[in-house]
Amino acid sequence: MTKWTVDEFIQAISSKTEETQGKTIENVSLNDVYYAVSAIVNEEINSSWTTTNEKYQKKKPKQVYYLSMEFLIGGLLESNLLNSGMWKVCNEALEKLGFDPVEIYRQERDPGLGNGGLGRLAACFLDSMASLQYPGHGYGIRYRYGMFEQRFINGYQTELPDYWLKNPYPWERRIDDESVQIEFGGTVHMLKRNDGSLECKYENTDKVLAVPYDVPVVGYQNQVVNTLRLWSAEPVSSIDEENTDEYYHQLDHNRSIEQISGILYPDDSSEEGKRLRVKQQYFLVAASLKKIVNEYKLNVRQSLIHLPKKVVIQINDTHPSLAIPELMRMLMDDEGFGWDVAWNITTNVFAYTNHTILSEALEKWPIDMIKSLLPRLYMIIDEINERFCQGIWFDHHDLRDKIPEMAIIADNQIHMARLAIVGSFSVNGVAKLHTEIIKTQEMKDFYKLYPKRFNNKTNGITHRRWLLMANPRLSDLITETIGPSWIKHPRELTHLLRYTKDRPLLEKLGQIKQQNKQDLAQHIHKTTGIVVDDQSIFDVQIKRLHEYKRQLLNIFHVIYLYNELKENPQLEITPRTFIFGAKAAPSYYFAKEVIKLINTVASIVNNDPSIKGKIKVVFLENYNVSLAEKIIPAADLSEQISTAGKEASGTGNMKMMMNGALTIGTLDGANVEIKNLVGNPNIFIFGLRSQDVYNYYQNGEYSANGVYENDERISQILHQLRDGTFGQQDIEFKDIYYHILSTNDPYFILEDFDSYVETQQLVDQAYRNNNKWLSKSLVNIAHSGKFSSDRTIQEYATGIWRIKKQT
Ligand code: 26V
Repeated sequence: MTKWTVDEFIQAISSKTEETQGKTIENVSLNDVYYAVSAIVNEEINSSWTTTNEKYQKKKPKQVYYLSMEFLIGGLLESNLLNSGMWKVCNEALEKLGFDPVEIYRQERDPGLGNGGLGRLAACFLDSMASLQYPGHGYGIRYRYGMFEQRFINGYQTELPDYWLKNPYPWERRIDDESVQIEFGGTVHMLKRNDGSLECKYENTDKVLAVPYDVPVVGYQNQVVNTLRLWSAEPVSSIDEENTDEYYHQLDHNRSIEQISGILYPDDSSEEGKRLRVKQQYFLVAASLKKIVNEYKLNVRQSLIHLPKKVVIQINDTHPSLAIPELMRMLMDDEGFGWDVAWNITTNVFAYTNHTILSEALEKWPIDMIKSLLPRLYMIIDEINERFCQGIWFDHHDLRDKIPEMAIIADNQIHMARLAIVGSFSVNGVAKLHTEIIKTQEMKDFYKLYPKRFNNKTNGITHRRWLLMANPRLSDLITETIGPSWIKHPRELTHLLRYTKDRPLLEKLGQIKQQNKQDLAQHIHKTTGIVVDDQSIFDVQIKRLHEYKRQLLNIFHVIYLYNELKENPQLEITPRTFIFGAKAAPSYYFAKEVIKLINTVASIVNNDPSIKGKIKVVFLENYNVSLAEKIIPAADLSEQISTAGKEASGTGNMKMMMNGALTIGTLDGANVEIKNLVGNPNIFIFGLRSQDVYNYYQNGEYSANGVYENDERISQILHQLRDGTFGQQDIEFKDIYYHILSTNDPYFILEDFDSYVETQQLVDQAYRNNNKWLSKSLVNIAHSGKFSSDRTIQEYATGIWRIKKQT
């Protein structure tokens, strides 16, 4: 890639705007500049993209394909500038031209092609694979509508469609001649060939064209550009406008085809929704496998028996697990292999990552749905199940009575996690505790059967986006202090540990946090009108809204503090700003009630002069990757308060730690590993342990009513949900009240309340000693290198994928 000077870059921007918009630089809009800079970056990237592809074709290394229904990639202009080495030059050039770079980068709309942690993890992994020079690519769906845009109306969440493609997306490249055809439905016939073998014929299938749009994945200053391939569903043939009889039928049919890549699922509660969701999954899987197998045939030119030597496919949760029977189908029906050979190839290609043990999130599909949508795949799944169950019956007598709980097909449903485990050579959890829970509780029978298959790969985040790019002030300070080598080797952040008592450095660290908080305070003021005290503790909980994540516990603590301040206005507390960001699934009633409650508490607390602004509550609308990039550098306190055992890993915890926030959290997910690194003095741990939670579920000894009756603070808060404090008496939040008590508080909010409040008091105290707080903050930054996704990808590459860096 070229080395640019600032003047050359200025020149390039003006020629680009003239060339593409026909406007001189004096007359351009911010959007024009956005497109101009994107075009310059694209030209830079393109040659490396071609060379990378040529290199892979020539050297034919083993490649990894990351199959995922979600890629939450965030803005690409700034990160592509950073990774291709032009970021600083571009910033200076823009400033010299009189533009605020931030304003230019803001022109880009986040492609919201994911729900939360799982999709963002996939994006971090792509960044790390390219940056570490691994031949690895993402395969996903180009949804025309991504994650909904969230607006608050009267405190309630409303959802607006996210038509992110309204303006051209400069980073994608449509590749028509690599389109493939996918077939749904129809009937299957088995014919006997002359040699006695069976041939499978499909009739009357519905055909769909999968058109690839490729997005470059730029490695960090290393000339590597890998590919994220997103499939779009289109009709195979265009409508015959002459044929009026058929016209409307065809139009309808084509619309239903386009729906396959129409919208990202924020949940899958309805029957119709489920059907479409399965179509999406098969669409992704079938298109990707066609491409992968074609490429193998074209480049490797060997029997597919050797496929596992050249190809490994990571399936991101069970969503793409239909890939297992689909590859079996291709190997048997298209390539003529027998079952055993096909099974041997398949089970050496796939590796499965589990991201949740919540039973309601484990995918199961009704048999009839799969039979009608994918008749041939159903036959294959049935055969996999049959052989699997027989294998246990004959070879594992100790597990015989477990067959009903392990069978892939049971209770008229196909259990996708079981299919994924049986069809993969590796099954991994995403944090140590999560993997232990999988092995010893949730999937213990499978662990008994396949002990070697299970392994842990603790999640990570790309420090390039989440520190280098999102927090330039802090990354400059780090580089000034320990030199630049941490950027390539983030573990070297531990060199900062030498400075935990260095006053001048801590002071600078404090100033940077202060500046970041001022920036966020300004943003809050601009977008919500709320004035917050930038000297207060910025206490942040940003993640999807879910009962197990316990935003409710957080807001109960706010209500408790408010009650205390009303009781005693002189009460000395460290001022705090509680910042929330969260989307609730549109059909998740309880989660939406919690949003309304937080917004209601906010409007009461923020407008009550008697508490003198000691606490403020801010719920920022439409939490997404770009908003996260604004909030995280300004966080003092990171709320990671899920019910122990429920959060598989969490990754926001890592992002905030890396930006110097201290964690208040339960011993759940990756919090456990954060605690083990930073040590007890540098983190605030509270609440039940996962074993306690497990025991309560087993012995049934927990009584929410008991806690409610014995803790006055809790009974006051719960009564306030009904007595009109937060709206019309007995109407607004009575459902929350009843829900908690009638379900016996399954997420132990009431049980953990006392310990949470007590620990929050320790936070309050600790924040008063500024120097000590900053020292703890530095310890957190220093240990965060372990959570770079470079480490995670390194572990996948050597422990699962067996792929080599292409240097
Ligand atoms: C999905 C659903 C679907 C419907 C009902 C409720 C529900 C609850 C949770 C989920 C999550 C599915 C998988 C997922 O996104 N897991 C997240 O993966 C992250 C990356 O590994 C990890 O950090 C998070 O802890 C984990 O929740």
